[in-house]
Amino acid sequence: MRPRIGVTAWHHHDGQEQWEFIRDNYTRAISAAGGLPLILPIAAEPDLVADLVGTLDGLLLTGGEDVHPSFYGEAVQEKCGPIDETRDRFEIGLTRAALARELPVLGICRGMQVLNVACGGTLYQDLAYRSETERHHTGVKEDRARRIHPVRILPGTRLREILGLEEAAVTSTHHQVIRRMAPGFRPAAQAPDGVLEGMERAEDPFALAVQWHPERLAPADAAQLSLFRALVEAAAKRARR
Ligand SMILES: [Mn+2]
Repeated sequence: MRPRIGVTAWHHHDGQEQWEFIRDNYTRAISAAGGLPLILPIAAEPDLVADLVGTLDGLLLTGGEDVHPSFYGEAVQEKCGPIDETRDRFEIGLTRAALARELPVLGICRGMQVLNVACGGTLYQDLAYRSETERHHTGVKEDRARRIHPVRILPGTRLREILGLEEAAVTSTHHQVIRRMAPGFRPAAQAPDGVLEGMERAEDPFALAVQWHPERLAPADAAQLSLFRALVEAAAKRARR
């Protein structure tokens, strides 16, 4: 049996009914890496969170809206983007439950921000609130797979070991960034303007996140696919315990 990787979903309301959905490049990347992707419902009930985590070997936190600033002790500022508090509450609970059960977690874009907030870190609600930022992180709407800026992969990190690269050109479609990194994590990648583009826990369980979108690059870029392989391999190890 392939390791079972939970993949978080988005809400969409069409005016009549609410949907749960996700772009298929996430689930395809998990399949290509040898995992079994399982799209998760946005379950508001805490007992469902525990049961869901109990069925998984690993967790992929996907991109999406901004995390409500109340989850890191702030009021909403002017430049904060769209928020889905139900999804936030679910994903923060899910992340904490997964890590408590020592499941490996990979966070992507919003997923990195969710992981950071779930573990006690904070965010800048918009790049404009971080004075040193060059505004080249929000990307191009028509071509979300475009490589927008380079990142330096820091030496001595898991991320460097996984990617096998000192530098990579990456996508960038985010307008929020990590402010204070959660305790227990270390920086793993940085943009030229110092924006944190990757973070990881030094210790097990595997908890690693990137601010870019490896799922958009993985079909044509083996190094980016290896991020999903690392998650699936860690999940396989967890499943054997
Ligand atoms: Mn960026």
